[in-house]
Amino acid sequence: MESSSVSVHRTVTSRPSAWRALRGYNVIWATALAIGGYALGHWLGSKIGANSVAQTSTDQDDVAILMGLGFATLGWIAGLGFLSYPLGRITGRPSTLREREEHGPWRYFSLCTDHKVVAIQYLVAVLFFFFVAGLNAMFIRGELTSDNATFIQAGNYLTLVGLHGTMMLMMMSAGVLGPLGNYLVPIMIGSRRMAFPRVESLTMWLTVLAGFVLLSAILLGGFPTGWTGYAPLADQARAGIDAYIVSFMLIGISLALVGVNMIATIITMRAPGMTWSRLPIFVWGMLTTSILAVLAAPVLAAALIMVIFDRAVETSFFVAATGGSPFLWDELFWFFGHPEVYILALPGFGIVLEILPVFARKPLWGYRLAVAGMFGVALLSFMVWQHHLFVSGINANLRPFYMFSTELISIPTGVIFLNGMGTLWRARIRFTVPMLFSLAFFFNFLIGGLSGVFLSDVSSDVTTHGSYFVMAHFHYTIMGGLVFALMGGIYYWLPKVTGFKLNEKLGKVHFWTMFVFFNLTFFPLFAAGMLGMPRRVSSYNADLHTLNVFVSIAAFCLGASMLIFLGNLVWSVVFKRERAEANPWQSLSLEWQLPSPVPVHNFDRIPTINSDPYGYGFPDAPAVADFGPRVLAGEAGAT
Ligand code: HEM
Ligand SMILES: [Cu+2]
Repeated sequence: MESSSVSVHRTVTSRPSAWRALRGYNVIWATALAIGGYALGHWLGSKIGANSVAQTSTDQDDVAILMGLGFATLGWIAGLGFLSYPLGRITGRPSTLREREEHGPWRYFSLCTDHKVVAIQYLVAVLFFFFVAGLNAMFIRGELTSDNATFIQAGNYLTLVGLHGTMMLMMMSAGVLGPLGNYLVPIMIGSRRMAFPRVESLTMWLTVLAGFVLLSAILLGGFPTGWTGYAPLADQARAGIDAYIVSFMLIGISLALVGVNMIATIITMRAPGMTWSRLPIFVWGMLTTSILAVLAAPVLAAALIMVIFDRAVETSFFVAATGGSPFLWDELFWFFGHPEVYILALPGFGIVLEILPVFARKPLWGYRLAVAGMFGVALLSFMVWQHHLFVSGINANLRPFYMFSTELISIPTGVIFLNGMGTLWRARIRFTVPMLFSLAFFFNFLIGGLSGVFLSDVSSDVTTHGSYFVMAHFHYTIMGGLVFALMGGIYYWLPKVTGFKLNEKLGKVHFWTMFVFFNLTFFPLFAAGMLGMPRRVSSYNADLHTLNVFVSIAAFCLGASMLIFLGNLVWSVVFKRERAEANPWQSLSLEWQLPSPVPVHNFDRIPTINSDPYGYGFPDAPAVADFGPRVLAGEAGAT
């Protein structure tokens, strides 16, 4: 299972001096080379594109900007040192893991092959961009306190909505896979690392770059398409859309690689005795999400390359005037876009089903059904994408099929719901912060799911499509579902990751404010949608003014609840630093049998797995794993 190059007793080399660290590959070099790369690419592009029709017929340099962003990406990757390993192998140097970097603070600013460091980098990056996108949401709600455009012009409003939505979706696509998946999957399956540690680091650094590239759209004049990049808007848009295209492409590539890495790890790196039927449900969630990512994300990347060609070299995939079709974009985009919705939902299921048994002190009810439910969702998610096109002029005879297939998805999701309810049935529940978030997940996701039925039904979709009803629906699933689950996961696993307790009282204040104001923000928006309030415009019927002011106030309070979360993180991890026990929740799962924080090599010896980690309530259940003669912490596997 494990390559012998990862030795059991690592020698701790002395920390590199700050000067040595500065000279090595790191984010400072990456930034410098990215800026240099942009300048070089832009210069080359303006030479190449100087005589092209695309260039001479408009006032902007798409070739130059796209080449600039391309070269910036290369510079970023080179500056972080991702090229030195493959180049080294080509010139015959032996393969190594870069253990030198696994010490000292600099490892957080460079290519590091420790999966736990990459996970923490991911968490910080995702949270940072999540807050940026959240700030955009506050501006949107600020503008919507008036029924006419006030402090944001109509064009800028579109850019703001696009930045908010695209950033949220880009970051949340690997928002669980990246931080929690990379951290927990190797530990949960009894491995010392991910299958491809360098690829793992690459995916994280591509995500960071993508976030900044998307923000550069502001400097390039914004983009008018929202997160869906529809043709022909995207073809006609000004240069800001180039930033959208490149950043979303980086995310597509990164997401596909995360998926490949995750699948390879779960299939090939499991410890002895970790049979498929003992795999923690969270790992199943990561596996099914990864399958979706591998199949869907390349379609997005490919479709975006086609847009690049349309804009830069005069092809006409999506340009009707020269023989292309804007509908082709709709099809390709939603062939990615609908599975993307489940890339956002499945990790949430994985988290809450993992947390529920621990605080219900009962085995996970219907483990096999839950796995089947996850695969059912994954499979069906590729058969429904045209429900986004019901009113776009698709062949009317196709509608019943897509309506039916969409409604079928409620069966596997319903199964997963039953798993949750069955686990809670007659349980003596401990209402800890992670448990509260998990319970809220079911409440919110239920509202999201039920409102989805109205959108999958063609006749009601005709009125609700493009309105705030859709807006409320998908915020209930993504924010009420995924983000609540992610918060639960953070409160649950952060003591393991950092070794420090999170303040429970502040956690509860965070939970209740977030839960109450989330619902006060988004529930009224179903009504706003029914009353005809359209998406993506800043002016609306004056009748809806009071409703919108109410929603905006709730949204500001929701934003403030995020500051409580941030405050808790900083207070608990930076200032208070109260040591967490190795297993504060008395969980049976493998990760909690290790010390907090987990040592670099995870396990002194690769454990042998004896059972699944859900044997709660059976006092004579066998230990979950055998850690060999040297037990790391606590009593391995005991309740
Ligand atoms: C404080 C929390 C949030 C608030 C107040 C909020 C508010 C909004 C509003 C008002 C819009 C629509 C603007 C319009 O169409 O005129 C919007 C769009 C959107 N939001 Fe949020 N949002 C929040 C959190 C999130 C989260 C957590 C996600 C996903 C992880 C998300 C994803 C999206 C997406 C994808 C769009 C669609 C953008 C588009 O139409 O292209 N939002 N949000
Ligand atoms: Cu869909």
